[in-house]
Amino acid sequence: MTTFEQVPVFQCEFEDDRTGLSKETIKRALADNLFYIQGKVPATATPNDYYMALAYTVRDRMLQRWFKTTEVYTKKGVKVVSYLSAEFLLGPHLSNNLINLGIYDLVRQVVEESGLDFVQLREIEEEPGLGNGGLGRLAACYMDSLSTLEIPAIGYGIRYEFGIFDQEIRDGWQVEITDKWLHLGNPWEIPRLEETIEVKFGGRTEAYYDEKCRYRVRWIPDKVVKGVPYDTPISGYNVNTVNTLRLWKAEAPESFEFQAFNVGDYYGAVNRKVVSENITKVLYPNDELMKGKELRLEQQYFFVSCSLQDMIRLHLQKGESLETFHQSFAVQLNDTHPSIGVAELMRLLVDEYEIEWDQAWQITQNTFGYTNHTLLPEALEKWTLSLFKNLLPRHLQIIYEINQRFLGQVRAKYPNDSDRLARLSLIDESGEKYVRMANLASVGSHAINGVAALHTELLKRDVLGDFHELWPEKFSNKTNGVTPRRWIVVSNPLLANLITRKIGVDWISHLEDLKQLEAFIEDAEFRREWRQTKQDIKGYLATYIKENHGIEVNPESLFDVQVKRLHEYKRQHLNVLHIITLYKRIKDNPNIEITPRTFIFGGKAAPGYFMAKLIIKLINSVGDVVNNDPDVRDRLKVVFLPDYNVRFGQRVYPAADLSEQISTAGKEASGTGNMKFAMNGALTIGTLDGANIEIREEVGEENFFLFGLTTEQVYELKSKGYNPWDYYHNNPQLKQVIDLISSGFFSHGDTNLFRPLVDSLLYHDPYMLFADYQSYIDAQDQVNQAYRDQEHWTRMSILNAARMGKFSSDRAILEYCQEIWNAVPVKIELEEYIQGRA
Ligand code: F55
Repeated sequence: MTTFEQVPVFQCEFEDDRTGLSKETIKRALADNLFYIQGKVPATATPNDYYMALAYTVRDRMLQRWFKTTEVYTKKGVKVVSYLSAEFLLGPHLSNNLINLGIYDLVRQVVEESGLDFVQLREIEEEPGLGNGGLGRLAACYMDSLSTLEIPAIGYGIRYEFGIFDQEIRDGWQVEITDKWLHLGNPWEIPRLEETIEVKFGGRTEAYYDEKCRYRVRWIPDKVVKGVPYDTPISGYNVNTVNTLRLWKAEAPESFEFQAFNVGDYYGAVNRKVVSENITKVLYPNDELMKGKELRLEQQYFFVSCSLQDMIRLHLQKGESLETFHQSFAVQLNDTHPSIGVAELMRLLVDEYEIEWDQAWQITQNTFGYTNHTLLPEALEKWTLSLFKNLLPRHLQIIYEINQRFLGQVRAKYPNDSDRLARLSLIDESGEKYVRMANLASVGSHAINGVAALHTELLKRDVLGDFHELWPEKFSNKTNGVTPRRWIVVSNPLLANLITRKIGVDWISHLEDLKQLEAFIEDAEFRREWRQTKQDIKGYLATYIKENHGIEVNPESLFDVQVKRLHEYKRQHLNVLHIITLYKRIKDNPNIEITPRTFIFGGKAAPGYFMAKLIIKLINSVGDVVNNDPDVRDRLKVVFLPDYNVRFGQRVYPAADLSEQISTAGKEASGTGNMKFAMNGALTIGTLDGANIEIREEVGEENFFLFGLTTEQVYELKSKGYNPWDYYHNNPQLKQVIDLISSGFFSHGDTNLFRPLVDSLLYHDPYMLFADYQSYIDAQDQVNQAYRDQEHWTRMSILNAARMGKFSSDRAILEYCQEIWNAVPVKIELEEYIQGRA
């Protein structure tokens, strides 16, 4: 193995056109990339060709830094954070990289001076939708912060050929369309074919005694798949650090094809190839629901095995022995999706590198940290033993061994407590037998964390209560955060400029600095500018909605926004009950004074989630009636914007006046949209759930519209017997609203369409909409009152943004570094000749 020291230094000045940041150089680079990479001249170039040339021009400017970053990490032997996630919901790269490199305005100018439309080119980029929602987007924010904080890090995941589906709305219903994000090529990634890794599946195990008469096990798989790494550079803001996101693509190994071909089984060979490559074809579109699909476990094992083998290779390259693996890598499990990594690292250490079990176990526990993102029982991952055994026979044995030793410890500490043993066991034996992945992750990690204060408390009390009793010191809270680069600077340049004019630019990497805005709260001119900025942005959104969806919305009205995945616990239908309540008020009294509102919804439903899809239909059906009723006189508008994604998030958060964060208390682990809204000056109407609680603490209770039961009250009411029927009968307003839906008023007289939804509410209401209904309506009435006093509203809006410093992902990542990963920043200095061009 060659090390860097042995390789002759390739001393050359790099081509100016590939690194330089002057206007002239970038202009030349654009033309150069158009010709030499896209193979086009202006006469034949399409807008996509120009976009590609532009993207390559930007990527070229990251390559020096990227290479230097990797080189420094290797040479210095620093500890690297390895973020394992089945999802990275990155969103478009172009603007983000331009901002982080500090060349947004310059490049925009160059593009425009070349006679091109910068915005048009920017919009051509297909966003990599390699995630479902909050969990995947969190991973992307964390990658941004890791680079910005100059922390050595690598993100490992799956290069899905088809990401989260595109959503269309037809006749009010969601229709799923394949997301072909790679169809025109991806200029941001570089395949590293030479670093391909092999992953085994299936087959059987065999015991044997090695030459030293030690008992060993070998795994004889029946399938081998190649993992090809595709690397994407992740730039930090205003620093030279460019970390790597390494996503694995599955391919069939050639040797397998040839074997089959030789015996004449051509079809079988091709079929095996197709089956292997299926592993990374498509992202499973379910969030918060565990479905025991074999291919999903294959995906998880595939990317985790590739990643751990890759880390071991890098570690051994440093000349270190595996005993110190945990000093080279801190591996974070983003939920249980990569938790098979615990068994895989044990297998690699024990079976392949012949390390003794106890030592291997030490290394493994010291290596992993586990982040939990949900308390919902239906979302907890578990796999039947039969499925597990077929796919990963050796891992099942290893899990049994881990379990036996672990339960031995538990028995010693809590003798004669078989119930506790049954709850802690890695195997659920209450009915059909399952492997419990949260238990595997908890046992195999030295640190376990929740994603908001309340969530961590509930985790410690309920879902992982027994583990907390056993190892309280393993648990900690790491409240989520989001990156202000993408969620303010890229998405809301008008606000970013206004803030910068007042307090300078440091807030972009030190979000706590936003506090300084409070000093201007009495400055009427500043308040006017703040209000005007929000107004302008609302105007842009209104134009966008008109041009793209043909719906006229009034930019003067209150923009009331709920964008997130569709789920009953998130209670988009509670929002609808409020809309119908307002509509009823108008119908009963057409001249009533009401605060004009535009209700904006966006979000995808899991394709198999009937109730969530019915809620989308309900929103659209109510919209059809309300938007077309002359009595309403445009005072209310309801729009469901299809295909909510990162790009649309960037448009909508800055334009919101009101952020709807209305989940049943105790159900939303954290939420991160809540943070993006408030940072952009929206006020929140919300329950005491997830990070809402901490947002309210920070912004002040007088600047937050609170409603609903607390988690304790939800439990209490449930345990003494919750009866939604009573609320329906005792609240005439609620009854009218529900009856209107049942009557077919919003469904052209069809009384069956929404029956499943109404019946679920009347007879079960698992998420307690009826219990929270009146409190929600009252809070919404306070919102209306508050919005009428624009001066006061503006003050609250400024205070919300000014007090959001805590919710930067930089703060969250610093906490992970200090309390879990033991990782420190490493400055990347560029050679003078490169720096000179920066
Ligand atoms: C995706 C796949 C599966 Cl199998 C299960 C869950 C998901 C998923 O997308 N979960 C998710 O987004 N969870 C969310 O994580 C956020 C980040 O921590 C939280 O803010 C949010 O509360 C939580 O629901």
